[in-house]
Amino acid sequence: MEKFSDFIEKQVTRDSSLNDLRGVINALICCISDIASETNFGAIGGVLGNTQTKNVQGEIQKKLDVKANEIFIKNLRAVDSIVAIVSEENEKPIYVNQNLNEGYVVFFDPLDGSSNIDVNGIVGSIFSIFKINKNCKDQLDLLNPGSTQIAAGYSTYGPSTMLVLTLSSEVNGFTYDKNSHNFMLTHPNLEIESDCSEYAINSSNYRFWEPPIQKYIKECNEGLQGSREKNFNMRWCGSMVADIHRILMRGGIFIYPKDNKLPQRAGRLRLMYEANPMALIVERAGGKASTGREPILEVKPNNFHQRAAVIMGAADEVEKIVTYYEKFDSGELEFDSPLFRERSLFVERK
Ligand code: AHM
Ligand code: MG
Repeated sequence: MEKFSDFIEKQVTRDSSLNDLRGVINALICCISDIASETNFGAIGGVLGNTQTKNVQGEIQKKLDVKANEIFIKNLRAVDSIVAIVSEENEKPIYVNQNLNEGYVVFFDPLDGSSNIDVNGIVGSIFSIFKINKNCKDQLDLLNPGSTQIAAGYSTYGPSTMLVLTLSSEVNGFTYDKNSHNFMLTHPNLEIESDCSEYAINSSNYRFWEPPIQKYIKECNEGLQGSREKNFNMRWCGSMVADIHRILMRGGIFIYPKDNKLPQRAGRLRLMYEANPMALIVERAGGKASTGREPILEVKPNNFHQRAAVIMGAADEVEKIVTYYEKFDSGELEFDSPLFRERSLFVERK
C-alpha cells in the first residue's frame, strides 16, 4: 500500500505544477490528523456540546466546530504560498500573504455535519483550493466559479479517518494509519457508476420541495411497480461528507434542493465550502453535479457564504432531474402540484 508522501512524489513527477501545492496539501493533512485526534477523544476530551457563540450563518457553534476551525487556521497560516483562507465559520477571508503575485486560496468547512458530533456520528472536513495570479486587492477577487478549482478534498472522521482528494483528473482515497501517522492509498481512482438505486435526501422536507424533486422521489418510492421499474433504497446521514463518501464507495445520488421552507435561500448548503469541492470530486469521479438549473461548477459566486441547491452523484440520475427542472420551468402540466397552485402558500400574495 502506497504512503501519501510517495503518492505525492509520483504526482509531482507526472505534473510539476503540483510541486508548489505540496505545502498546502501537507498543511491540510496536518489539519485532518489533528481534528481526527480531537474527535476521537469524544466526551473524554471535553469537546462535546455547544459554545455560547454563533457563527456568521447565525448558527450556534459546537465546541468542535470552533476547535476544528482554529486547527485549520493555525496550520494554513504557516504556509508561504497561501494568499488567503476562507472558512465557513468566519465572516471574512483571512489574509495570510496578501502581497503574493501568485498563490493559493483555500476555502474550508472545518467540521461538516456537526449536528452529528454529540451522537458520535460521522463528521468530516471539506476543502477547496484555487490559484490566483494577480495581486489580490479586492476581497471579491478571491471568489471564482468552482470550475476553476485546482484541487479539492474531504476527510471523514468515522470508524476510520479517511481523506478523499482530487489533485488532477483522478480521485483517490486514503485511510489514516494511527500507528504510523501516515495516510495510505487504500482507494485508488474512485469512480461513480452512472446509474444507481439509492438516494440521499432529507425527506422530512418533502412538502417544501419544488415539483421536479417531488416527482423524482415519488417515482423512486413507487419502486418496481412504478415508472422506474426498480426498487430504490434511501440513506441519510445528516452529514454531507458521509453521504457523498457512501456514493463514492457504492454509488447513489445526493440531493439537497432549493425548497420553500426558506424561499429566499438558493439552498441549504454553502457553495464555496460544500457544493463546489464536492462537485469537483464527484465530476472527476465520473458523476454529475447540478443545482437542477445549472452545473454547480458554473455558478458565479458573489458572496462568500452564499447557498446553492445540490444534486450530485450518478450521472444518469442527475441528468434525469435536470430534465424535470427544464420541463417544470417551461410550464409543462405534468408538474402541476397543489403546493404551487394559485392559492398555494408559496405564491406571493398581492
Ligand atoms: P453544517 O456544515 O453546519 O454541519 O451543515 C451542513 C449539513 C450537511 O452536512 C448535511 O447534508 C446537512 O447540513 C443536513 O441538514 P439537515 O439539517 O436538513 O439534515
Ligand atoms: Mg458543512
